[in-house]
Amino acid sequence: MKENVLVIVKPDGMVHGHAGHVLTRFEETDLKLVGARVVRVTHDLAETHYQHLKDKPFFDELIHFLMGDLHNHQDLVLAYVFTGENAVKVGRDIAGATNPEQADNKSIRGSMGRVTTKGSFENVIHVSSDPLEAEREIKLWFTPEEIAIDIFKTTISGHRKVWS
Ligand code: DAT
Ligand code: MG
Repeated sequence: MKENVLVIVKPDGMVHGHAGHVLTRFEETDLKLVGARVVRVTHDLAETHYQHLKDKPFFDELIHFLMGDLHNHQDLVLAYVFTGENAVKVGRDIAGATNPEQADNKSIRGSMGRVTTKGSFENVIHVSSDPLEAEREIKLWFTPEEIAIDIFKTTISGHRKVWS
């Protein structure tokens, strides 16, 4: 099934210079790049992005990690959207398991990620977990104008296109 997926090169991936490699790995698939932007991660954006983990003990640290507070205040991340057959599964296979120590050695997380001595996962990239979550996330990180093709319904508000 044709799907969309949001990928984010997280602050650890950015400071270690992995953004280009991550993009290359996705370009080697049949997925199509339809949007990309460098985003400054605010507290609000990080909290809304990870809202499903609000009750986890590692939530606060996760928010600060995504804001770059653990990586030299690298609060700029690369976010992009790929579209194509089984985009979520294809993307999550490239990423590898959530815990870098359990991820396949050849995956992005298995080869470039690490678990800190405090036990937090520095796992280089975010990849949406399912198509519905991908839609929510893409609409959070991108405006309709920033996606090159119409992947979701939009409406006009004033002079601007907005997600329906
Ligand atoms: P994924 O990023 O593989 O979709 P997730 O959505 O369950 O995983 O969690 C989001 C992020 O939270 C994950 O990339 C790293 C962090 N995380 C998840 N489980 C964790 C755990 N048990 N300990 C520390 N960090 C964790
Ligand atoms: Mg997830």
